[in-house]
Amino acid sequence: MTVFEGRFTDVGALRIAVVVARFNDLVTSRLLSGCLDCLSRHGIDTGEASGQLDVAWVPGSFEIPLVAQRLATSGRYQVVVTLGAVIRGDTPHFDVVVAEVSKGVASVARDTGVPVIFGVLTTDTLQQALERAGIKSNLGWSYGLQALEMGSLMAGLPR
Ligand code: INI
Repeated sequence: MTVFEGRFTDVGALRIAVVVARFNDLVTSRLLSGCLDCLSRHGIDTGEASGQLDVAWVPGSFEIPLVAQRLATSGRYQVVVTLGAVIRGDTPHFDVVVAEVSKGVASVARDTGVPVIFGVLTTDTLQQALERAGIKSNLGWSYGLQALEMGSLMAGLPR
């Protein structure tokens, strides 16, 4: 029996792309900080000159799947992390954006075979989003861990 598991350390030359939305950047920039902190503490070079990690900013969460797809098909990255914050307002826009980004991210992963971490917060209020982006915990950190786990797991699975 073979047990396949991802790793959180010794991930070697894993190359990671992060797509982050500017909309609600009070929240998303904190998610990004948490994610980069996690990756750097687990041995990923997150410096400006890094060849191991790239960050792409998009206007809003709706645009995340398109850019994630481009990065995933580039052949350069073993895992893509997506970061966004969709906060419910008084209009149906929330539901449209959430539906598109969630389905889009899942499709990119399945269509390309590159794992794409779904780090888009969907909350009723800004307060709830901030609580998940550093005030209480920072889910950006968890998304970083999930990227390491999925990137190394996929690299070890049979082709
Ligand atoms: N984008 C978000 O990332 N979060 C939101 O809460 C949001 N709301 O509520 O409108 C949002 N809208 C912008 C959208 O993602 C696109 O950038 C825009 O429609 C242009 O295509």
